[in-house]
Amino acid sequence: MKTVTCTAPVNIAVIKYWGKRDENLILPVNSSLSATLGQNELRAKTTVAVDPSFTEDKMWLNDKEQSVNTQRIQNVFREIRRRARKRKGDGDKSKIFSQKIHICSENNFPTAAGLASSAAGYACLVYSLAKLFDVDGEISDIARQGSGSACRSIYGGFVEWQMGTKADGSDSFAKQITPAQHWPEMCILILVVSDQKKHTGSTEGMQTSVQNSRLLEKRIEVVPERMTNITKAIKEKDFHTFAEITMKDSNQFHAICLDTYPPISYMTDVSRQIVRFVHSFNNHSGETKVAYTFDAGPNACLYLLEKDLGRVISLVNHFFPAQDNGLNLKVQGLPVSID
Ligand code: 2P0
Repeated sequence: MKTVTCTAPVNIAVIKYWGKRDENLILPVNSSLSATLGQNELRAKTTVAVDPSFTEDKMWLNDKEQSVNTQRIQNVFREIRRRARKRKGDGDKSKIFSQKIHICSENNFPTAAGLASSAAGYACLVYSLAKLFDVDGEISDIARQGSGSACRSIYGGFVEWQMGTKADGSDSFAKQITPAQHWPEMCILILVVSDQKKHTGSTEGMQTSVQNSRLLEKRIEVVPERMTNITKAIKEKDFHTFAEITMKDSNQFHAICLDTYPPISYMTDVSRQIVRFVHSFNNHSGETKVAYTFDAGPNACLYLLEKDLGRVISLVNHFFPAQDNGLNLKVQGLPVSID
């Protein structure tokens, strides 16, 4: 038996991916940008194995067996096996690419609570399979076919997913903008408002937005300039510009969700209280020290510099005391660490 075990962290987008132009290949309508957390933070851990005695492909997620007969898993298997065959050639005695695969994966955080579990999961699966089958070169395009945002978790630091324009998706992959070491003071604080499964999954939600949100059409025109400006801000460590673009993009994404018919609302009253808290903290500080961003769920991800972490955590604990209101608000310090 040959086995490989890897871990892959979640990523938190500052320019959101929302909408596909190709559902099967998972090609987006706009480019997006995120930071990948450190390896010891929220992450998926996956073991993959091949053995000539295996009779079928099988997968277990958090100790429960899952079907591998989904289009996404099948697309990933097909692409990995195709590249392994191409690399090794049909003369390879082990014919490893024709052996059945067993997968065992676990997350150290709630699955499907809007905490990018599919991103970490597919990035980890594809990375592990690539190691198992000795596939090298670009693999983020394979992870993309598992779940769009997964392509960004293949790399550490700040990562861009270039939407690409080709119909076959060959130019739609992730690229590292800066490694984590470039801006080591940057931290991400995740405020867990709820770890319940979200009511509208991202895949379904973005499909409806593409079908009927007029705002989404407008967004597509706005994103390229934002991508350019935030990339420059990251390279120059310009926190103010970075934070402003991050918050505006999160707000626009949730405005699109509300503009979708029927509307999708991921943010809750507590999420909105956190938005107000951040703006008033920045106003009182006389400068932008914290940026919020919300994904497809109510949990807040705050970007801030390490020097402000202690003060922000104590204020969050003061204003959102978990034991009093039963809102299950937890605080974690999550420095983006070196990959
Ligand atoms: C993002 N999200 O950029 C955005 C922000 C949610 C809100 O990427 O259908 O789970 O598997 O490609 O990757 C969630 O989308 O969707 C997502 P699929 P995915 O992080």
